[in-house]
Parts: sequence; structure tokens; C-alpha cells
Amino acid sequence: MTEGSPRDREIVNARVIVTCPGRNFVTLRIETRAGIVGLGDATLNGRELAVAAYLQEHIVPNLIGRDAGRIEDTWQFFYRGAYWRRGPVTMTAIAAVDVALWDIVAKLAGMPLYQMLGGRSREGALVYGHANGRDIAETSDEVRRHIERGFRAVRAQCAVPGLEKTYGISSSGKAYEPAESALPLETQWSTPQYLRLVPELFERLRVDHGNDVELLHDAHHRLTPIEAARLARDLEPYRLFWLEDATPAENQRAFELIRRHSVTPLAVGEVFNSIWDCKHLIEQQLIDFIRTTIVHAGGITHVRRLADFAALHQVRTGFHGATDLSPVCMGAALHFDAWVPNFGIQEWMLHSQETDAVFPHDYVFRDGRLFCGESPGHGVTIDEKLAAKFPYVPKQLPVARLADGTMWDW
Ligand code: EZ4
Ligand code: CO
Repeated sequence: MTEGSPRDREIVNARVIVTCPGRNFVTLRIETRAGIVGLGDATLNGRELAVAAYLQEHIVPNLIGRDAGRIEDTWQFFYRGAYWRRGPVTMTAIAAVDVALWDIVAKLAGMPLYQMLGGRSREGALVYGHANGRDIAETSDEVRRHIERGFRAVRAQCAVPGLEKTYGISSSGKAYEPAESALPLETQWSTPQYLRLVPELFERLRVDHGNDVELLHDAHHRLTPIEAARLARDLEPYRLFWLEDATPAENQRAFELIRRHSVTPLAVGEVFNSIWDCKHLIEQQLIDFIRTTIVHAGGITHVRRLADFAALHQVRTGFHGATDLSPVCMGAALHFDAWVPNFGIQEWMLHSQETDAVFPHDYVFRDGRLFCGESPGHGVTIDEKLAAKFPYVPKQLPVARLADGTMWDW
């Protein structure tokens, strides 16, 4: 009997592991009768236990006894078969199952996951890191440090003078981590000051670092469409790789207005969870990069469909890769990045040492790129004994208000 026979592929166990090695992560561990284990990330920042409960109560009972090799049918069962579709909780839970099954099937084949998708299209995946500072000079120093460490692409964020806490800026001097407190931290926002500052920041960065480094910026949904159009136009001289989340995209047509005024490339989608969230944006070529990544959008099975659709319209991938996406998601994303023909860039915020110790992995950073490993599956495992030493800590993302108290987009 081989490990790959239908009987041996039967799922006999599925467990949800919650751990907080510096920040919370939810991981789904699926095991087959033959003892092959697959892992999927199920982390939804600030809403971790909602996904854990969704998995535990509504998904796991359906997994036991299923053939782990039926990845597509399992995806269709949980998506198409269900009455309640989409939404970040559901799609994150489906993603965890999907990635764990791809991990299992690749291990059964004895191949790295990228090989199951169609093999390599490139060696490493170009990644961008995060430079942030309390003022323009400090941000520029951070960009320099990234270039010295080998980064070829850097996202730059700068505190807005007069605002106490700004998206993307660390308050503690440590790496930026937005979900800091049990209840949401109240932060302030002022668009006029921000719109003046950002072009100044990038003017300085081009003077200090030249034109070879790719520069990116994240407006984090704070602008109205016409304000976003102004920022995109004002940034044109500095040739950004992209301007991200310039305005909220629930109304996808808002981006028509930005496009009418600017040729700055646009990236959108880290909060999307299905192809339907970006169908108009992609079909109308209103964006250049789609940020939707594996863990929050139904796993490899759905994101592959999304990437193929995007390719028809010359939209490239630029997957979300903040620290709230666990190494399990990063591992899977890097295999995807190695294959996907319309690859653009991959975000990468380094995880803490504790996180890297809980999730041993074989991807490596070299010369501005991340390289997935050659071990079978996605190459990321979990040290459960160590994970158990870091129990869940309630933490939510901040909120933002204008000076007069109006609740704003975060
Ligand atoms: O705020 O991942 O581009 N990266 C980002 C991140 C997000 C967090 C939210 O969970 O916008 O920093
Ligand atoms: Co972002």
C-alpha cells in the first residue's frame, strides 16, 4: 500500500493551533491516515478567534473522512456548497484548509509546492521591506538601512507632523506592529497635512537614494477619490513602483477617478477576499497590482484563479506580506510567487525571532529576493511544544478619527 492511495489519503485528524509568539497566529493542522501532515495559515489580524471557531465548529467536522487529494472539490464544498459565501472569516478558514491540502499533496508527490503549480517561472521573488520614520530624515535613513541590507524595493511611510500616531509608524522604536492593544487604540488623522508631506518625502528619497531603488507607499484607505487622484499626480515625478490603497475600494468605480488624473501605478486588495471584490478594478484596468493573498482569499485554489484573471488585463501580483501573515502563508506565497507568470513583487516584513522559531521554514532572503526552499510541500512546519508556551493575547487593530472626532477609515 502506498501513502498516496485513496484510503491512505483519508483525513483522520484536523486541529486548530493558536499561538502568540509576539503576535497571534492561527494554524490549521490536517493529518492523513498515512500520517502525512499539512499546515495552513488561518490568521485574521484582530479577529483570530472568529476564524478559529469557524474552523473548529463548522469546518473540521466536515474534513474528517474526506480524501485530502480532492483539493478542488473540498474548496467547492466549502465555498459553492455553502449558503453563506465570502467574507474575511469564511475565506480565511477556507484558505487554511486549501493550503494544508496543497501541502499534503505536494508532500505525497515528494515535490516542492511550486512544482505542483507548474514549476518555476523565476528564481527568487522580488520583495519590498518597510521603512518608516518620525520625520523625513529618519525615514530616509531607514530606506538607506534597507538598501544596505540588500533590499531593491522599499515602502516608505513617515509620521505626519502634529499627529500623534500615524499608520505605519512604530511608537516603541521596535518594528511596526499595528495591533498593539486589547481594545483598539484611538489614532488621529488629517488629510491636508498628509497630502503636503508625502510628495516632500519622496522628493527627498530620490535625492538621497537615486532612481535605482523601487519606492512604494501605502495610503491605507485614508483618502477620498479626488484626494487620492491629487496624491497620485503629485507623486508622478518620483516614479513610485506603486501607490497602495489610495482610497477605500468597496466602491470599485472610485478608482476610475484616480486613473483619469494620474499614471502612478496603483495597488489594491490586501483586505479583499474574493475575485468578486476586484472584478471591476481588474477588468477596467483601474489597478496595476493585486494585493490579495493566499490566507485571506480562499487559498491557492482561489488566488490562482484570480491571478490568471488579472493576467488577462496585465495586472500583476503584489501579495500582502505583513507580520500578521504567518510564515505558513509566506511559505505558500513564495511557492506561488515562484510560479505565477504575472508576478510583480512580494511584501515582506520580517517576523520576530520567536515567530521564526515556532514556524521553522526553508525560505531565505538573498540580494533583495526571497527564495522558497526545495523541501516537499510549502516548506513550513510548526514546533507545537514551543507554540504552546505562547498563549493567545487579545489584540485589535487601531481606529482613526479626525480632529473633530469623526470616525475615519483605518
Ligand atoms: O495594516 O497587515 O501593506 N501592509 C499593510 C499592513 C496592514 C496589516 C493589517 O493587518 O497595510 O500593515
Ligand atoms: Co497595505
